[in-house]
Amino acid sequence: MSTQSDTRTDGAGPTRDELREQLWQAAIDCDETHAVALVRHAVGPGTSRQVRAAAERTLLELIAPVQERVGREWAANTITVAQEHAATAINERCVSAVADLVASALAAAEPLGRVTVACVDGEWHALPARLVTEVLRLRGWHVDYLGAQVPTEHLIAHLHQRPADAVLLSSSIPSHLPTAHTAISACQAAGVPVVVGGAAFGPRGRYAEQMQAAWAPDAVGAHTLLTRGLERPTADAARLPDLDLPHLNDQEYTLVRQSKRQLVKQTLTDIEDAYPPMRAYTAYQRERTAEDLDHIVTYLATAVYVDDAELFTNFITWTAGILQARGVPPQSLLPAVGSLRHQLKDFPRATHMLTAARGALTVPGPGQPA
Ligand code: B12
Repeated sequence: MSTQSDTRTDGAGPTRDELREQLWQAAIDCDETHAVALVRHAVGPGTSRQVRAAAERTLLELIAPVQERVGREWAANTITVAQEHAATAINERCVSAVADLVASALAAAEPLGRVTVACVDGEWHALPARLVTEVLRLRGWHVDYLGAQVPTEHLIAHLHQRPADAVLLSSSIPSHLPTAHTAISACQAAGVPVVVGGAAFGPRGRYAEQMQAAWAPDAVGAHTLLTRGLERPTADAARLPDLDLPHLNDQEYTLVRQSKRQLVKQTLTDIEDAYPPMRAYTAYQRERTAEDLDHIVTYLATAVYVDDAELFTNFITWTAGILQARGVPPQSLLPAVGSLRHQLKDFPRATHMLTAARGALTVPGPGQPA
């Protein structure tokens, strides 16, 4: 597959970069008709093989980068939440248009095997899993696509009804890692190999390895793993999380998770004392602040679960970036981090993570005195 960004898709038409820009504009302008016309043009005519190759490029080199840009522009506060939703809906429609274009080319072929693709419970980011699904179909796999937030027990019931060579689990948000771990071991206990993917699993899938799952960076990587063949787990694959993650025996994860409500409540009180203007917050502002604190404690608990301070620091610096783009200084997070550190002083791993996050927030910006 060509990765040249300026490759022309036909003799005289727009370059791939130009097409990407046009698809971005159509998505942001809520122009679904134009967006679909663009992807149809990108796939173009040809033999069955050429159409499949062009369809894969359209999914991975046109639609996926536009969707990633949606995320970047939302984070930078240059598009609204409504535009982000509309653009995502249009990109989903574009993926369906590509699938429709190749449907007849795929119908006749004998599948390489059967796989199930699903998002872990709680995970709303279905588009990445959908992209993986369509690429695997293009490459000859029969795929049962179960979509967003699939409860683990229903995933397992599905596997009993419709046996699969593998389950492909997708997760974009690291806070779903404990749930993903449960789903991985449940699928393996049912005798089905698991391949995971998506941003939640960290750089080069570092958390997948901890959880004894195969990992691939994308659909093409998953195809390679599936083609090589995955070992079927035996019945003794059933296990409790602490077998993979022995640090869980210190109970810090369970205790932080269980006391989340109390931690959020106390942190709200503490930051109100540290920042008196908060006392004048409306009910709506207080609710949003409580929600942000809930996310902070959830990510802290997740970092404790996988025993990785970097996961929490990344989340805090990401939150700081989101706030900064909206005119709120990143240092406004410091009182919350301080309050949690005080409340969790008897938990060494959580304390270490909060200290590291505080360090990341107090790093002077470029040109600022140290
Ligand atoms: C669209 C979107 C949404 C939509 C999802 C709709 C849908 N139908 O998918 C909605 C509005 C629902 C949403 C909600 C939220 N979102 Co959102 N969302 C995005 C966005 C913009 C795009 C996701 C996407 O499709 N990416 C494009 C694909 C192509 O990239 P990808 O995910 O990396 O997938 C590729 C590979 O990772 C891999 N892959 C993926 N899965 C798998 C699985 C297997 C088995 C394999 C092998 C490979 C593989 O292949 C894919 C294709 O190449 C991202 C930003 C981004 N850059 O991704 C944010 C993003 C993921 N969201 C984010 C957040 C914070 C949220 C919310 C918490 C917001 C909120 N406060 O409510 C909620 C969480 C909801 C939940 N419980 O899951 C953050 C996460 C940050 C973090 N540190 O965790 C991001 C990164 C935005 C940002 N720029 O900061 N979101």
